[in-house]
Amino acid sequence: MDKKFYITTPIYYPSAAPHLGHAYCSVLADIIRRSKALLGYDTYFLTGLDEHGEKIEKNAAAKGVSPQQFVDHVADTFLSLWKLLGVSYDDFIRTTQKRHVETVQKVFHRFLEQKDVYLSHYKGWYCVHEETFWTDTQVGKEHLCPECGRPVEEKEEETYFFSCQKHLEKLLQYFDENSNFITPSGRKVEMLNNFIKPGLNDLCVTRTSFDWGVHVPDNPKHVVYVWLDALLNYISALGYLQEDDSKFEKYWQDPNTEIVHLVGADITRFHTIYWPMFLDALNLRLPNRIFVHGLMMMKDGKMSKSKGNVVYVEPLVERYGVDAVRYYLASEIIFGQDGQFTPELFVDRVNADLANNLGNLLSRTVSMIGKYFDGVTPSGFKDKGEEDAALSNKIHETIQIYVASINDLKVTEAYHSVMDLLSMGNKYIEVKAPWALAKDESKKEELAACMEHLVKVLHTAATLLRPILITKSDLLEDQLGIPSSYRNFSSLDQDLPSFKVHKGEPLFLRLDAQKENEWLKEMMATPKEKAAA
Ligand code: ME8
Repeated sequence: MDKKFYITTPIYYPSAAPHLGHAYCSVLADIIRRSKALLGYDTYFLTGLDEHGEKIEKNAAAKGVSPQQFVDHVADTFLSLWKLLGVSYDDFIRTTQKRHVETVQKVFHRFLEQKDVYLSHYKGWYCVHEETFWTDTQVGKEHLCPECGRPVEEKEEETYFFSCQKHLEKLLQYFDENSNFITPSGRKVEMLNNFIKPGLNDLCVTRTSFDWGVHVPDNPKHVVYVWLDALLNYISALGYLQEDDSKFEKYWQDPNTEIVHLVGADITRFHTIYWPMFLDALNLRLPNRIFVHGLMMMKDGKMSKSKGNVVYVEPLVERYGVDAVRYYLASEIIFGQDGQFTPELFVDRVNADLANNLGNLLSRTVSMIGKYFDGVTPSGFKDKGEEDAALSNKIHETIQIYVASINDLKVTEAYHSVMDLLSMGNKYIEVKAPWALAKDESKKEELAACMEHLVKVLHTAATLLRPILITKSDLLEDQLGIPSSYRNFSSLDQDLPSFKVHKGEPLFLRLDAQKENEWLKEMMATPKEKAAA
């Protein structure tokens, strides 16, 4: 297979249990990966955990356990969440794994040899929570972290620095030549104006004031700065500088592989400025895209444990099912923009799109085929009139929009186009009034064509929605009697033969808005305490 696609999420800090914000990024990565696989790409999906650093060391000490015990425990909560949400990664990297540590040490040694890093002293303000140094101007008079608002600590340490100037020109050239490298493009302007134009300082890449990290082989009192350590996961997981580097050759080095890193806005700087510079120093190709997704906000701002407004995913999935939660994340929040979770929006989405638009169309179609055609889907009838032709065009157009949108990572647009197709299917029933056609023997063929068009709409929707509706797409196709050999993208170009429908349970139950809003509000007000360790 020629076309390859490598997608990653950030590796999260296992400093506390994951919440809906982390789930957002991983579910979207999973949906993109499944969508690309549907379109025929050979895909590889990496996620994992960023387990080193001062924050983890401090959190573990506070719990009276070793850092390794601490991260092992939290890692389990991430793994079970991804299982629950159907996040089907190919590899789960943990930066404490030997394979990763070895790659980081080899890279550091090479940087030293090449004089990309040099030893000096650092004096500045450090935010332990963000694991980031800031300048006097950035922390202001109050000495607060500009990212999270927490107090910063003044630190002076002997450290190694990564020399940025050498790589800057190439980076800017890459920005210019690859207009999609940073998406949405506003983020590129932000990086240029806020960080590059004011003058980029060399980056401090080791610490000596704590121990929980990868030790510099040539000077072991230093541990590698958590960001250099973390960013390297994207290639260490593929086997870079390891005995078996076949995945690295396939999914990184091969120019036919499209490489996409999904990141939140909070970590754009590291991914768009320093990561490309590290890669340049290693003489490796740069990723095709850094896609900056928006944040999942609550009414009172960013979801965070310290604000006590965290939505935990398990109770949501338990009550509404994994498909509804995945659908909400992909459709309500425009990919690339911030979005909100509110009980009202959640219930509306499930009812309007899944229960009504999709679910009703299915149950009406299956019932009518049962009633008018003894449960056998009509086949071989072409467009009979204007409405049929318009619906056939819409199917065709939806597939085209879907492919173009997925390839451009416009995930929300891709899935909204499927909902538009379903809306048109529902309107088509009203216009065609099959119940009237059924009363007129001379309209039998028109009625058959009508049912066939509806089956085609539903099969198209089930196929295109499959990356989101990981359980219900199959139930939908089961009700239409469509065998598994047709449950793929290439079947969308074919005429379908006849199948025997099976009336089943409603795909999505209509939610009682008042009752569910109350339940959700209560759940959010008293989130189940999920202490990290
Ligand atoms: O920054 N809405 O880890 P992290 C949407 N270890 N996405 C959210 C979110 C929210 N409310 N909260 C978190 C780190 N995220 C580093 C990354 S990568 C080499 C190292 C997502 O645990 C979002 O993708 O703080 C964000 O960028 C990421 O989690 C930060 O995770």
